[in-house]
Amino acid sequence: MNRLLRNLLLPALAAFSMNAAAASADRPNIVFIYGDDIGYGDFSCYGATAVQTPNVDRLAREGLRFTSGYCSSATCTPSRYSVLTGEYAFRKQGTGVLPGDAALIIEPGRVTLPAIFKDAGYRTAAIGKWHLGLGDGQREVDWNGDIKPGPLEVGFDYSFIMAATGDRVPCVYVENHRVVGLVAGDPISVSYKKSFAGEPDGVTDRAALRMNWSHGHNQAVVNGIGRIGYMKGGQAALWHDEDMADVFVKHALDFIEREKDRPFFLYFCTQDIHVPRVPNPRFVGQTTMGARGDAIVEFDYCVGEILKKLDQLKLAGNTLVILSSDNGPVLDDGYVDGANEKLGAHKPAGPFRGGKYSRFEAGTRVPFIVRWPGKVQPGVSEAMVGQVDFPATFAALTGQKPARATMSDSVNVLPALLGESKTGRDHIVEYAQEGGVSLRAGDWKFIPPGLVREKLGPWKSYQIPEPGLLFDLAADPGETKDVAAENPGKVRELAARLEQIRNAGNPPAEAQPSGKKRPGKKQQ
Ligand code: NG6
Ligand code: CA
Repeated sequence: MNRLLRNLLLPALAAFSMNAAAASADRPNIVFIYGDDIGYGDFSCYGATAVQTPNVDRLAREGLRFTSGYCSSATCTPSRYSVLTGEYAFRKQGTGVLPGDAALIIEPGRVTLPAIFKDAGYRTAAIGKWHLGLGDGQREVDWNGDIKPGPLEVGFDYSFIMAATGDRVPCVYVENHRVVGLVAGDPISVSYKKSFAGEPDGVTDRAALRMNWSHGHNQAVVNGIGRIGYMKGGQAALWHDEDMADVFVKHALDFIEREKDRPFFLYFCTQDIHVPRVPNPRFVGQTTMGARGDAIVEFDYCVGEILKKLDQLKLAGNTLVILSSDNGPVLDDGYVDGANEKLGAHKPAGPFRGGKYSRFEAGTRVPFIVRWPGKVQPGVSEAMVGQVDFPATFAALTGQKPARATMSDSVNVLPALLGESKTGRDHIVEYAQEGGVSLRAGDWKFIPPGLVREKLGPWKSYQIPEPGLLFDLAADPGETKDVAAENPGKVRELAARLEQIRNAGNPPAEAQPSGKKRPGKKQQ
């Protein structure tokens, strides 16, 4: 074979054989099921009794349930940014909760979680909520033309998404580069600045809404629900809120079916249980908690459908499933849907303080379950693991060493994820747009001065004074007793460490070796 032929043919053949090979022990399929606003206490396997989640519980029973699993932020966009890039979102301007017409915040060409999988020969798909922006920011997105860059430009082979959130326009699905179901003669216009003449809005048409708003959500009215932002046109393309779970699940199942013979990575992001909570009628009334509880049941159904499909195709043994949430729980997040009134004794945040938007634990400590039959011993793990660790961890799983420059906060926690080690990270930064960062290091939790949010909506925000709050999570997981005054040295140490992480970046770290002794509680 001459050199030219060899140079051309061999890589092509290698790529072909890699792609054609089915999932294997070093390249299992990966399904990441990413819930929205689901709290630590919202599943029955995490202690809920007012709602039953048999499918999530099955995952937990057959897998490893983490008690210190973290998203990286107390809201959606920054958490998702970290999952896909391996970088803490507080490092980058413009990663806060995005409007539906925002530009893509991940630079095409950057090392991303899906790109890592792609390099290992996986087929990759993003299905469901995106909320990381679309378009290049140079010009406004044309919702009637090609919408890019987006998921396909940052490592996904296929995408079927909503641009932002269920409560933000445009209320349409985008498949790859195109809005689905758009018909000629009814183009879509979107604006977050001005309303469109003649269109209903949530203020003047409030009485006609089928779900009243409590704050915000009073601009465009789509399907009788007030939204954030204005839109016009695209009538045939509008989603139906009560069908969204089924639509996303169907596309997820189709993707699994299509790719069953080669390794795949499915990034499956449900719209549940974010507002507006509009579960399908068949789930309405399944709990006594109203729409929020019923949306949890709908989420659990989606999980069940995916597990069933893996079983049917005999892929379960070759598939690592991870389930988690993008931030902690919230009750009234802008609509009058009974979430507060019907809560009863249910504790969405479990034993933790705060919730969505908060630097207290419940903002970022979320359900976190890993199942890989035959590889991950079922049980409960106290290892500290973060979603920001996915890029480094899955690079390790697939035998790769991608350039670390832009994923500097991602730690390889593979041994912890597989249950081979009892310890994962030794610290994690928790972040809320309001107030900024806090730090958990071992069992210590330090919240520097600044704003912090309390409660699950309506909230109470207040200033934490100097020198900040310190909690001993081992003795006090609910962050009820500030021990900063008794431990001034610890406060100084953690403040300095946080400052160093903040300023210098977080040097790549490996997870702690298994069995490492935890730091003594009162050491300073
Ligand atoms: C807030 C919205 C809230 C929710 C949140 C983003 C108002 C008053 N509140 O601004 O309803 O959409 O943004 O949630 O508009 S997240 O889970 O996507 O981060
Ligand atoms: Ca969220």
